[in-house]
Formats: sequence, C-alpha cells, structure tokens
Amino acid sequence: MKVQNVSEKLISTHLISGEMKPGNEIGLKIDQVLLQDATGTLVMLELEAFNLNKIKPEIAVQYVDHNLLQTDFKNMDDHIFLQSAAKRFGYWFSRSGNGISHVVHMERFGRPGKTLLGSDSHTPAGGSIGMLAIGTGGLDVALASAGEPYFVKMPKIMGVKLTGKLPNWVSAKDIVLEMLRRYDVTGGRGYILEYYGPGLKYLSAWDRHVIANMGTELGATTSVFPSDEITLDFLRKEGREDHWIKLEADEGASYDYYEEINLSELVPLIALPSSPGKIMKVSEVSGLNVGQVVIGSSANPGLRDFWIASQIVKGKVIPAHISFDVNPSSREVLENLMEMRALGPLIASGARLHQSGCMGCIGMGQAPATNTISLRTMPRNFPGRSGTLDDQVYLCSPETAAATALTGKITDPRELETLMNISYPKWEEPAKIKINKDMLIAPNGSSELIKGPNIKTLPKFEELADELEIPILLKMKDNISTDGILKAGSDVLPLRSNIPEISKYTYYAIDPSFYDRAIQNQKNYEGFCIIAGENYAQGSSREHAALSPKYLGQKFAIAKSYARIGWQNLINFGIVPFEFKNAADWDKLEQGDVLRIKGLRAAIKNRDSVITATLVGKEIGIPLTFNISERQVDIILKGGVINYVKLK
Ligand code: MIC
Repeated sequence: MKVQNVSEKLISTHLISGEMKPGNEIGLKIDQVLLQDATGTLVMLELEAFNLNKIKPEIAVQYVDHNLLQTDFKNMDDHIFLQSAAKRFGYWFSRSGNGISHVVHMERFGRPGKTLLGSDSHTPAGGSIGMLAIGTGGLDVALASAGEPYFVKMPKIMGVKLTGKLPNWVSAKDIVLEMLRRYDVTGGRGYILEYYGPGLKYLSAWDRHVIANMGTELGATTSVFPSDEITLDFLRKEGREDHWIKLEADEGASYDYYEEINLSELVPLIALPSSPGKIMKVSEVSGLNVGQVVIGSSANPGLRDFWIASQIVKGKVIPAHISFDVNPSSREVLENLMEMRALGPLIASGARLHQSGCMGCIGMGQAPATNTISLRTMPRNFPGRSGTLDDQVYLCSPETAAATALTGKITDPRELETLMNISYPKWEEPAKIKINKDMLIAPNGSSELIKGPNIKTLPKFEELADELEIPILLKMKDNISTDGILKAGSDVLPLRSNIPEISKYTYYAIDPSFYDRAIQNQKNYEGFCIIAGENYAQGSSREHAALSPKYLGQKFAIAKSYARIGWQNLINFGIVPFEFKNAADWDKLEQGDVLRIKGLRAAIKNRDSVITATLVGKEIGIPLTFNISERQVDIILKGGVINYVKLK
C-alpha cells in the first residue's frame, strides 16, 4: 500500500472524483457539516430554494454564536428561523449562548478520520483532532447538506515539523503567529498545513485547535494534526472515547514542502494592526498604552487559555483605563472554569464577563474607543472589523493579554516575573471535566419555516450575458478582506437574511459612497466590475461578500490573485473571477474606466486560456485569464449555483 501522510489518508478515504494531483479539482464526501447563524440563514434559504426535504450528512449542526446582541427584533427572529429550519431539514441546533461553533463542535461532535465542511472560515479548527475540516461559502455547505460532494482544488501538503518544547510564558498562539511571521496572509494558499514531529506531544488538543484555527489566516485550505494519545485523552474527557481512531502519517511519508519550528526558540509574538500577518516580537512593541484587552474567541478557546489568564491576574486589580473583557468560548468551558475556581480571580480583577460566543471578534459589541489600542486573543484584525473605523487591534496569546491587562501597557509576559513577582502558572490538565450537552437540540420532527419580517427570500439572477460594456466601479489594492467588501459589526450582521438591505453596505468600509454610486450606475449601464490586487477577498467565508455586489450589478472581478473561499463564492454567485494575465495592467486601469468584453459565453464555455477586455475610449486590450473547472463553467453560464441546481 502507498505510504501516506495524514492529509492524504483523509483525502483518499473521502475521494469521490478527481485525481489527487495538486491544482486538480477533487470531489470529497462530506461526513459532517457545521453552520453558524450569520451564514446559516442564507444556507437555510438556499435549501428552501433547492426544495430540499431532509439533509444527508452523518452529523449536521446549526450553531448560534455570532449575532448574539438583541438591539431589535432581527437577530432573535433569525434565531427562531434557524431553529425552525434546523427542525425542518434535520440539523442539530445549538442554542444561543451555548458557545462558538468550532469549540462546541470539537467538544461534542468532531471525530478523527472524518470530513467536516463549515460555513465559517475557521472550520479548519477541527483539524486539531485529525479531521479534514474545511471552511467554505454557504452554498457549498448547502450542497454538502444535500449529499453532494465538496469540490476543491487538491492542495499541496506542507509538513510542519515541531521539535523542542515551548518555554514558560510562550503558548500555542505564538506557534501559529510564528507561522504567520514566516508566511504572512498569503503563504498558506493552496496548502494543507500538516503538523508532525516530537514537539506535538507537548500540545494538547486545545493547543492544536489554536494552531489549526488560525491556519486560515495564512490562507491555507486547512490544517491537520494526527489523531494520537492526546486526541484520545481529549475524547475520553468528553465522554467520547469510542469516537477515537488512531490516525498518523505512515513511516516514510513525505510532503510537498517542509517546514520546521523549534518550539524551544519561540518568544511571545504579536500581530500589529491591521493584519494577522504583521508579526513582531511582543518585546519590540512593549510599553504602548492599551485601552482594552479581550480574551476568548475560537483562536484561544481552551480551558487552559482562560485559566492561565485568571492565575496571572489573581489577587490584582487591573488599571482604571483598561476594559478587560472575557468571552467564554463555550458553556462547557464556562462551567469548568467555575469548577476550577478560575472565574473568581478574573472577576475580582475587574474583568467584564460576557456570554459564550464570538462577540467582539466580529464586532458584535466590544468596539474599542477612538485612538486606543485593543489587544485581543482573537484570530483576525482586519481594518475596522472591531466596529471602530480607525481601530488599532493587536492579536496575541492569553499570557500576553493578561500581562497587558495588569500593567495597562503592552507587556511581554516574561517580564511579569521581575515586574510583579508573578511566576509562571503551571497548567495541569484536569483528570475529569464537566460535560455540558443541555443546550443542544437533537434533530427530530418537522417544522414550518418561521420567518420574521427581516428574512427575505433570495433574489433571482439572470444568466451570464455574452457581451458587456461596464465601468470599473472600484479599484482596490492587495489583501482586501471580506470585512472590507461587506463589513461585519452589530449594525450590519443583523441584515444577513435581507440582501436588499445588507447590499447598502457593499464595499462600505473601503468607500462609503459605493452603494449610491452603484445605484446611479444602474441608470447608465448593465452592471459594473471591480479590480483588485493580490489575495482579493481573503478572510471570512461570508458569501454576502459575493452576493451583495452581485445584487447591485457586479458582473466580474479582475484581481491579481484571489483567496480560495472568496474566489469560490464569486463563482457560486455567477460573478466571473478574472485574473490579470499581466499583473502590471492593474496600473493601467482606473476607477471609472469602461471595459468591453465580447464573446464572453463562448470563452467561458471553451475555457479559453485568455480573453481580452478592451479599455473603451483608449481601445487598449487587457488580457485576462480564468482558471475554472468544467463543472464551474455551467455554474457561471447559468448565473450561479442556485440557477444551476434548479435547472438540474
Ligand atoms: C469571521 O471570523 O470573519 C466570521 C464572522 O466568523 C466569518 C463568517 C461570517 O462572516 O459570518 C468567517 O470566518 O467565515
């Protein structure tokens, strides 16, 4: 039998179509699916549009973790809709306040050797226990829910060997920040990051979750860990020992690319505003005054992460200018923190205890004050994501966060020993934990879909036109995130089930006048296009970042390159994701220029390698490329997946 690494084992045991050759489109059987509320409402509306009866995967769960604030009826209406839809289609339902999807899924459902597809970009966190867990747009998850395979380009596999042992005050977050220091937000694109080596034995399942979760920030398709004794220990504590299988790379297995991190050499690291890839040593920015410190999120969700913060601040009170926010990652974590008497020290220090969920990670509250630094243990800090337009969000480990909360200034936690006589709190895994299943509703029965007034049926779209003459309505640079294309935050997230309303925020974070210009444009042209630099649409899985522009008339995008999920979402909604054949042409084009393309349908159909857009007026030709699969040809021609499925 062929010698395989863990990723190859996971892929080959789920391969339905395609050859496992990097770059080839492969179809994978999906065992489990995960939805969260902010993307789930669209998925449920999509299932309604597909006329689906019951879903197919072994496990499918609808979580409510994002839109937790209730400033009016909308979020609660969505939760009721989701609960009815979960019942209608056959999903488990995790009630609001039960915790972050990735965390609860790992506690209750994740299984080594299985595939997991989630409508949230941090779904790869499941890789921490030997799953092939991939984040993607809602339509892909809707299709997987209907029993269809998931199609993705076969990634290369990077083997990341971990050696040595982490020093005191340095933890899993610093490992993934080190990966981001080496590879930035684009270096993981087209890869699965598979971790192996002797250093693994010091990393708990939750430490691995931290690393797998934030592999997304590197642009990776997913991250994978083996399933070993540590995984078994984790599952045993969760009362799911029988879900364990051993899954390790075969002796002599190889990788497409090799990387190595000596854990003993790591120091506390930090991501500067406003990119998770802008990494420095904490010691290089220490002393900067901070206004807010937040611990929690799917990037540092484990019991240990909260416990260590509690032991660091124990017996001390945080300075008056600091808001110290604690967001428990799940109800189970919260209960165990109580059991371990770890909540008391946090609360006594002045911490503000919030409900379990994503909270400020997606700007659902907790927006920082003007011109102040917010230090967070969260996964991403794209501009304005916190809810404050000119925010300065730094990302770090719980040790660095707690040290900073105590001193009020960015502090290298190793300094605490001399500064405050605090020695490193030694964590020991509890022999037993409290298990909490009470807020999960098993799928059974049926229900009508209960739709509040903010829940609107999906708009209908036409087939792709053959000829277009449309303006470039926005010119953008490199690394535009989906937070730039369609912002999150407590004002916009409640509109996720209402495309006409949410479309008013399209590209808002980049150009607040965009919506008005798009409406004006509808009077003169049959649509518009946008141009961008490298890694367009990085970050989240939100398909609204394709659907809203589509609704306003976007026909195609031209970028130097794309992020995986963003690219897939554009295709799913029938927007052609062109690339510049010559990256230098980006400089030749300006916002307001009009581009003409003829023979578009035939070019797409024949999967021509190049199509030329003409810059109207100057009559300059701009050669464009696109690299889509046979299957995607039909999707684009028909105007997106929904039309494609309906016509099928
Ligand atoms: C995020 O972290 O950006 C989000 C909010 O969880 C998104 C999903 C969304 O936009 O609803 C993600 O990561 O996919």
